[in-house]
This record gives sequence, structure tokens and C-alpha cells, in this order.
Amino acid sequence: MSDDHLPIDTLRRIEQRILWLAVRMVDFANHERTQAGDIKVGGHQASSASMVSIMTALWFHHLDGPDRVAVKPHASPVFHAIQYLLGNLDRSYLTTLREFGGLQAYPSRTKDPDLVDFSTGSVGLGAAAPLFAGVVRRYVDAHFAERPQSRFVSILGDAELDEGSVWEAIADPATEGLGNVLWIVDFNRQSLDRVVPGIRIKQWRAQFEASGWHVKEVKYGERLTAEFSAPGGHLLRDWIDGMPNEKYQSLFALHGPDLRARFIEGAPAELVSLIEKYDDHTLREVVTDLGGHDLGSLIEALDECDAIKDRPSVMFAYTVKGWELPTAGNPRNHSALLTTDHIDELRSRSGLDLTSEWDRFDPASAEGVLAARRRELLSRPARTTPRSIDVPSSTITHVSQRPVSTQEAFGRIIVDLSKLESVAPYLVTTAPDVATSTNLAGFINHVGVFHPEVQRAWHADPLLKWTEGPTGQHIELGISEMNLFLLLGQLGLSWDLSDQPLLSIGTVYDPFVLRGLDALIYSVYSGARFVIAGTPSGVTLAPEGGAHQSTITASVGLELPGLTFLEPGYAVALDWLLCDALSNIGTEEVHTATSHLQPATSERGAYYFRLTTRPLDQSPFEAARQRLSDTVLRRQVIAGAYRLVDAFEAHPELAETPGTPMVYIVACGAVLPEALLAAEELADEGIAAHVVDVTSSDRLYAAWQRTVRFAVRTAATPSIAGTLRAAFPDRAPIVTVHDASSHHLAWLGSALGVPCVSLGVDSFGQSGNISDLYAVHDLLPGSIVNGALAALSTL
Ligand SMILES: Cc1ncc(C[n+]2csc(CCOP(=O)(O)OP(=O)(O)O)c2C)c(N)n1
Ligand SMILES: [Mg+2]
Repeated sequence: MSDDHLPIDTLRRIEQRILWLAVRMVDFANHERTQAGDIKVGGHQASSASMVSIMTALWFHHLDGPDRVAVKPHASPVFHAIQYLLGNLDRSYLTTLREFGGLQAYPSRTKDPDLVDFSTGSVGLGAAAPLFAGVVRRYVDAHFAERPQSRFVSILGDAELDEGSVWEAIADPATEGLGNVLWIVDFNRQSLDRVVPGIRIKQWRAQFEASGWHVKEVKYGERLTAEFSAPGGHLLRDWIDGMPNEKYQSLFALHGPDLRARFIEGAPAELVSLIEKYDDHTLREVVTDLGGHDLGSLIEALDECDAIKDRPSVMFAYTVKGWELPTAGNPRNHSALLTTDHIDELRSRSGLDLTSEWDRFDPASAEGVLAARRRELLSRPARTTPRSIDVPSSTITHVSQRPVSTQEAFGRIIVDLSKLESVAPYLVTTAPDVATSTNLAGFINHVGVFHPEVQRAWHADPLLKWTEGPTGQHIELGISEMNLFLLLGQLGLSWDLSDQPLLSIGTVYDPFVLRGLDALIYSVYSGARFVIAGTPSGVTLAPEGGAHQSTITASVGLELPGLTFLEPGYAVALDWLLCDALSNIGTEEVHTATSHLQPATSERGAYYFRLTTRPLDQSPFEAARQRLSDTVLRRQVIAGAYRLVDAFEAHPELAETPGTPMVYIVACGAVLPEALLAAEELADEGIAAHVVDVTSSDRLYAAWQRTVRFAVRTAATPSIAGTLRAAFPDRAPIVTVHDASSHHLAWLGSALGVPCVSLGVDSFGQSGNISDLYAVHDLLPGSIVNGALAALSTL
């Protein structure tokens, strides 16, 4: 599009107003809202200023309603200023930046009052998220009716490119060929601490191009470009291009002869005489004319990237951090705040005074008319009816007579679900190169692997049909666990970003949950709903050794908000829990204007199943089913714990002996057989040991915390939560046993108000067999018996 058709002057006035509002929001929060002695509020005026032109071009010209954008964390004030000018944010919010209940420091999908598409904050993750949203949209379009065309845009800081997550994302074949993805790098050559040394664009360009991206540089503004074409202009170009970043940035703080003197330091005589034609003022205007602040150049470049339909585009928009502010280009400007004098000066330069400083544009002005038009064009229809996917409450109809591991059962349950008409279309799995070794092969055989084009199979494997094409329902990734959690996060937001609920399931070796942890946190913080299975886990995968054994993952699962942690040991318990989780994920809530402001409970988010390859004899669970009935047992399994063995039912003689000591053995997952054997040994000693299988420490802990918090808030005596009471009806000491950190279940003693001995894995593992390693970590029945005796002795 040519400049003639653009309302450039109107856009410039809008750009100036956005700059003002963004800077003033931070200023108000720091200088007017805070009291002396308060903790510093902070905010980023310079980082915001850097992005003002790019974001003006996007929201006031380029974007359409279906487009989705991730905004660099430190440009949050710019985003909210734009939403305010468009009429999507109430004026009262402008003075609430970083205030409790106000505008968030960094854009948040779940906490900001205006509609944020992607949360950002941990640099390099929000930046990559739109690429994975593009992967999800490609999948949704291939499997369901095509959605209105969206562009997935990321506007990121240049220092975000230091994060490996960015490069992992663009290198994965699953993200190839997405013509609707655009990244705009705010290329201000500054990070938090410094002006970044060296000219890195060549390296970055090569890396993006090697990954199949279209690269566009918007380096100079129209003014400077024109000067380059004038006679001798190549000298000017070579001189600026070859100048170190630090020197170039320092020009922004200089004026008059000082700027000229710095600019020509070390310059050839021809250049010095060439620039004599500019007076000092013009020289400054010319040499600081960067493309990332030239709306015409930006809009032209955006159109050029749009025209590239077969691959993603990245645009390097050269900007200056602190554009139009006295802090421009200063290496220390990251958190610098303008003084009151500077704010006064910017206010009047923006044509405002104290009475009009927070105003929107006059609706009759050209800016007001454009804002109203853009608001209408960018508006999105609100969904009014929830959709739900009908997931059954169980799939297993026949219980295996042979021992079965939870990993094996998991694979079979997913295959069974994929045979159900009501569920099958929505199932999608993904794994970082561990699909076959985490038991997804059966599902893959049944539904195939996703690829935008049908791929020829070169190898026929009778056990695994790796058929790739647009109908496949498994998305295979390279080994990056960061990519796994970024993709799961976007699959888990598909109900919002692609208007399609999905039942998304990922698998990963359990220890490597921690390898992708930041992306997992990012995704659950964003409100994504998915299932992740960490398998195999713990020292139970004994020969694999310490590098593959997980110990703290269970605690991560329990402690992370927005994620429910589950560790069943038996196949039917897993079946019930998985169906329940998928059913929750498949139930869409109606989005109301304020529903995104409600605190997210973990039950609205993601589910983490920690599984094992150790086959367990299923008969103890079947006995509990007989004893309790499916209805009661299912309720208790889902609530987090049930009594697997009732010592008095197993050994009626113990009930008949007055004063029989009683203890609870509390265990999760793979170690249940040792707990059962220990209970038998204790019975031989005349001690009644009930075995409690904890299927979700997370839900038990949440139940305990609910009663405790209620007591704290109402100054009442806490009661024992119903879930805990059902599994632990009597008061007795407990010993906890877990193939994970002993700390994970240690709180149960406090929750029940009884002595507690906790056994678990508190050091790095090593290779061996299960009994070698259980012996080292005191998980064998003999140690559990001793643990029970120790707990009893402290009563
Ligand atoms: C993962 C992570 N590490 C560190 C930070 C702290 N941090 C915030 S901004 C920033 C530098 C960002 O530079 P850039 O992306 O170039 O943005 P600019 O401020 O230049 O606009 C750093 C290190 C963070 N937010 N996230
Ligand atoms: Mg930067």
C-alpha cells in the first residue's frame, strides 16, 4: 500500500497520544499513586516508547478482528493505552497500572481487564507462543471447518532472541511453513543492562532463513533512505552501517555540535564534508531516522510480509529504546523514570494539559473517527453458549489378570477413547520424540500422525504404522520439552484462540517435565487446559539411572497452581481419573465480560499424571472395588485417596484383640506393592496397618488447605476435610511411602494431627534394579515396617 492512501498524519497524532498515555501511566503509578516509603512500583517507559510506532501501525492500520497478537512484556502500557483509545478499556484503569486488581505489569490473559491474546512476562516464551498457536490453527483447519483467517503476530524485544526457547521453536519441523505467522522484533539493540555489543543481525537473519523464514529488515526511515540515494549518500550509509551500536545509541542523547562531533569521530574527510550540508538540527533528524519509527515504512513492510504465504516472516524493525523521550538510547534507561519536568514537557508536546491529559480523542476528529472504525473492525463476537465434549466416565470394561503398569494402561485408555464417536474427533496427542516409548504407539496406529500434506511412507513396520497426513491426530515434535509445553499450552487454549475445544494430551519422560518447566508454568499461567503424562517416573525405572529418574516432579505438580497432580497406581483408577480430567477439559465455560477476572482454580486448568512402567498386580484394587462399590470408590479415587486395604477386614483377628496398635501406610503409585507387603508383615506382628492409596496428593492438600484457610479467615477451629476423613477415619500414626521426594507427602502428619514418618527419594539415583534402589532409599517392605514402628513409638 502506498503512503498516499495512508492517513499518515492522523496515525502520527495517534502514535504521539499512545506514547503519552503509556509513559504517563507509568509516571502516575510511580509518582502520584505511591506514598513516600512505599516499595518502588516500577514500569518501563523506554521499552514502551520503543514499540509505540510498531503497535500504532498494527492496531490502527494492519490488524483484523481474527488476528491474535503477543505483546512484549514491557510494552504492556502501550497495549492498554491502545485498548483505551479504541474504547475497549475504561478510563479508570489508566491510573491502576501495577495496582492490585488493576492493569498488570505484563500482559495477562487471565488478569487484565481488556482482552489479552497471549500472556507474556518470562521473555522468549510469550514471543514463541503465537507460532504454536499457528500450528494449532493449521491442525484445527485441517480437522474441522476452516476458521476465519487469523494472523498470529508476536512483537518481541530483541534481547528475547537470547532465549533458547525462541530458536527451539523455529527449528522444529512442526512449525514449518506457517504463512500466517509474523514476528516483529523491536530491534532497539538494548537489553536490560546495556547496549548490546556487535552487529548480530547477520547471525539472526541466517538462523531464521536456515529455518525457512522470510526475513525483512526495516532499518532506515524514509528520510534517511532518501539521503542515501543523494550524491555521496553511500558514504553516509557505510558510515552508519559500520558504526558500533554503543556509539550509535549515544547519539540520541546529544544535540547540536556535540552530536556532530560524536558522529564524525574517526570519519573519513569526505563524510565530514558531505554532512556539512545539514545544519545541526537536520543532522540529528537524518541520522536518527530509524525505520521502526517510520509508520510508512512499517506499513509497507507489514504488507510485504503478508504477501508471503508459504512460510513465517520475521521483521526486524530498527527502533530506539526511549524513542522521543530524554532517555532515548541511554544504556541505563531500562527502568528509568521521567522527571516531573520531562512529563510536563511531553504533555504539552502532545497538545494536552492537566485537564485533558487522560482524554480519548474527540469522536469528531480524524483520530476519533479512525479509532471508532478500528474498534469496530477489531471487535470479536462473544461466545454465548458453551460447548462440551461428551467424555464417558470410564473406558475399561475388562480388568487384566496379569500385572499392568499405569503407562501401559494409559496407552490403552487413549486407544479406547479414540474409538468413541463422541470423543475421537477432539483427541490430539503430542510428544517430544518419545511417543513410542511412552505408549502412544497404539493411538498413532489408529489415528495417524498429523502433517499438512500426505507423506509417502518409506518403511513398513508391522507394529507401528507411522502414517502422516492432514487427518492424523498426533503432532510429533523434536526433543525440545520447551516446545512440548508451548504447544500443549496453545492446544489447551484452542477453544479461545481457534474457536475449537480439543482434548489435548502430551507425554514426556517424567524427569524432563523439569526441562520444560518454564514453558509448562507459562502455559498453565495462561489458563491452558490439557493433560500431560510424565512417564516413566522415579527410581522405579531403575536401570535407566540417575539422569532419568525424577524425584521432585511430584512436588512441582502439587505446588503449581492451574495444574492438578495425579498419581494413580492401578489401571482402573487411572481410567476414572483420566476420563474425569478430559471431561473437565472438554467442558467449555461461557466467557463473560468479567469471567477472565475470576481467580483460576486448578480444576479449570491442566492435569499432570505421573506414571510408571512397573507392572502392578491389579487384584488389590479389585478387592477394594468389591469392598467399597464402584460408586464410592470412584468418588474417593477422584477426590484423592481411598483405603486400599482395611487391616481389620483383611485380618479380623486384629479387630478382636483389644488394644491392637493401628497405623496407616500411605503410598502413591509404583511403591504400592511394598506398602501392601509391609502391611502384611505388620499384621504378623499384631499391628493393624491400613493401606491408603493416594491418587492425588494435590487434591488432598487442596482439601486440607481449604479447611485451614477457612479457619484462618473466620478465626474458627479447623475441621478435618471430608476427603481426608473418608480415607483416614481413625486417628493413628502414619508412614508415607513414595517414589519421589519424601517431603512430598510429609505434610499429611500435620493435616491429620498425628505422628508421621516419611519415606522417599531424597538423593540422585543410580542404575540398578528396583530392589537395589528401593533398598538404598528405604522403600522396601522392611523399611516401611520400621517406619511404621517409628511412627507408632512417637505417639
Ligand atoms: C526469562 C526472563 N529473564 C529475565 C527477565 C528480566 N528482563 C526483563 S526485560 C529484559 C531485557 C529485555 O530486553 P529486550 O527484549 O530487548 O526489550 P527492551 O527492553 O529492549 O524493549 C530482561 C533481562 C525476564 N523478564 N524474563
Ligand atoms: Mg531491546
